[in-house]
Amino acid sequence: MRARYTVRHKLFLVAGFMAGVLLLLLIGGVNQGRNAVQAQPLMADAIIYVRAGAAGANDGTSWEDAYISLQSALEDAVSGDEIWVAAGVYTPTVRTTPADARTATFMLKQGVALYGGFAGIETVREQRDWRANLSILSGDLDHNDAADWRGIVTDTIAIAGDNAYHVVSADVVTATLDGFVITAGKATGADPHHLGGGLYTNGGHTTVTHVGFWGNQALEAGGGFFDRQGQVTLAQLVFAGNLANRGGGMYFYHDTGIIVNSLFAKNRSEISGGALWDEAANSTVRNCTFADNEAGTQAGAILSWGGGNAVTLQNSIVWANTAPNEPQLSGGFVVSYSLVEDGWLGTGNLNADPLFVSPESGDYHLQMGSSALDAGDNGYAPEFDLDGTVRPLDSNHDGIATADMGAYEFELQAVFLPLMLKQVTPSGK
Ligand SMILES: [Ca+2]
Ligand SMILES: [Ca+2]
Ligand SMILES: [Ca+2]
Repeated sequence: MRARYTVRHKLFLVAGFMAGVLLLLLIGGVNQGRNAVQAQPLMADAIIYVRAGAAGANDGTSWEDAYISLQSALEDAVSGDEIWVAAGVYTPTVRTTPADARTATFMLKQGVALYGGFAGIETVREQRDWRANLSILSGDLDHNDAADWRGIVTDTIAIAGDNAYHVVSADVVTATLDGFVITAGKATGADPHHLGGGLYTNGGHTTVTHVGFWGNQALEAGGGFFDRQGQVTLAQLVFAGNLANRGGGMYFYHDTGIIVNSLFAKNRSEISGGALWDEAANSTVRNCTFADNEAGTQAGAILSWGGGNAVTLQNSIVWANTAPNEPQLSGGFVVSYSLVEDGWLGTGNLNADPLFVSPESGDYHLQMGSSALDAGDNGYAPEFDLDGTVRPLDSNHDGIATADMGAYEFELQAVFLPLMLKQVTPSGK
């Protein structure tokens, strides 16, 4: 009886939810229509389309007539435009120093937003699935890296020859990058081409969301991403298999940064800060997972550097990182509601195995029974997790929905739903 009631109740909720969604879509449609009418007399902001292999006129005006080069779209774009990029592998061709091929980079433009993750048929941005459709920005200019079947370098040892110093760059602009994989950057040149192999930003305000930094390298700092004195708003990022002397995954340098819902795994620094180096940036790190990162001397996960510097770490997991000294965190931190291996002083902190599903295969979701379930603080929790799952959920099934620690929220329903469906089968409902 109880199970049947629950299922019926659920169906009722689902029906209500669908009706709500429909209503929102209708309202959205009305609003869009009104905006379109209002926008008509003005110069409307354009969507510029990019699709590898597109036939058609290749002028960027539709998916059919899409540019095949992201570089062409960037040349066209003006402030307010959006560039939509379909699945495929794209390499930069425009050099900042004409005589040096390796300075080829996708240079972000003021007020222009780049969105990836499209199949190449969508009419509204919300239809894209950035997990299924990989829009890959690769630094492999000479096409000789040992990339995987998708075109991603998952480990820097697979990089060969003369790759781009920075796959993507930004120089004092406000720009958005959303829905890409950035891979195979190799910043092994002279300053600043020894920083930020995947993404190098200088000043400005960069918003980076739904981006995977895989297998990027920097001789000096920030293998995946280096930000110099800018403002960065970062969410739903994955840093994996990146390498640098300092800050294998990411380096915050005298900037203002917040990063949420992100995973740092299997990054390496030859010196310190296997995953992340924070230099006089006092960054906020919220609902992030740091695991299996490695440093040559200290701070396998995060180094907080500079007199009085303090990284604010909330609702996060720091586990199984390695270094000869201070294998997890080193320097100044304010830590709360976080699971830190070997422990850290602060409200709500834990020191216990978070029970990742399968670190060997890169799956850092939590399992049932993990101490990190419902152990975060809802006040700090973002609305969604790295998968886009709504937070907070009642992951430990005690009737109270509390945010989990780490990048992923655990969904108990997914485990119990088949069981509940089985229970109602005998009565035929
Ligand atoms: Ca190469
Ligand atoms: Ca939860
Ligand atoms: Ca709960």
